[in-house]
Amino acid sequence: MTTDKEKIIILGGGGHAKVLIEIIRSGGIFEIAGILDARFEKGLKISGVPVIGKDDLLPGIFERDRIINACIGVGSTRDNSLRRALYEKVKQIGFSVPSLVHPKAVVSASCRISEGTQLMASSVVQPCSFIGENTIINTGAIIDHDCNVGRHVHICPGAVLSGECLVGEGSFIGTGATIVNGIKIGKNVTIGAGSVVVNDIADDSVVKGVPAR
Ligand code: JB2
Repeated sequence: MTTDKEKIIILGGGGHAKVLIEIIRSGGIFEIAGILDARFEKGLKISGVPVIGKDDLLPGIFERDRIINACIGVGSTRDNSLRRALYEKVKQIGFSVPSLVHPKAVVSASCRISEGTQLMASSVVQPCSFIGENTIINTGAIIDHDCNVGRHVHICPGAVLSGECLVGEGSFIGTGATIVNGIKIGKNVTIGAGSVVVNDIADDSVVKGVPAR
């Protein structure tokens, strides 16, 4: 059956990819052409999507197959550098990386969502907030009003940013962490799961606990 939907390729076939496959399907805009992941045999199906090979296929997929959309289906646990590298790789080839928003995410009309951002089910982005490229706002995470979240950031499930917070690029806010109003978190910071952050955090810090230290 041919469809007039645009095709999209997914890099990675693990848990994060399964979540994204559901979001893509619910949006009804893209037809998933396949998964690239060296871990799996070609032809294996993941959530009904065939593994078609490894990342070395990307140039041909773009040039020959004319598939121009890519999805970074690799998630992150603390370190976002692989996601950043994959995003930069596909952008360098020429791919678009659509932002993917679950239909049950709550996204204010006055917030700005950048290319490649992924908003999972029950996530909330409130008025006047900005979300940078290739950033994950994971399941049930809350970004309150007037926040600025940089690119290649991962806001893990259930984490909460109160109003007017800033998160620098590459940072990782662990599951269920709470950031109180107006806090500035630097670049490449790791906040441990369940932490409560009540002071600004410098670049490259790793903090955890209540209050986070
Ligand atoms: O360079 C790569 C690459 N590196 C790892 N290119 C491609 N195309 N795929 C790559 N992968 C693949 O990503 C691995 O072979 C593996 O199959 C997949 C990662 O799957 P995993 O199940 O290990 O984690 P995940 O990235 O899907 O999800 C993590 O992050 C999420 C946000 C987990 O920690 C999840 O629990 C979490 N929710």
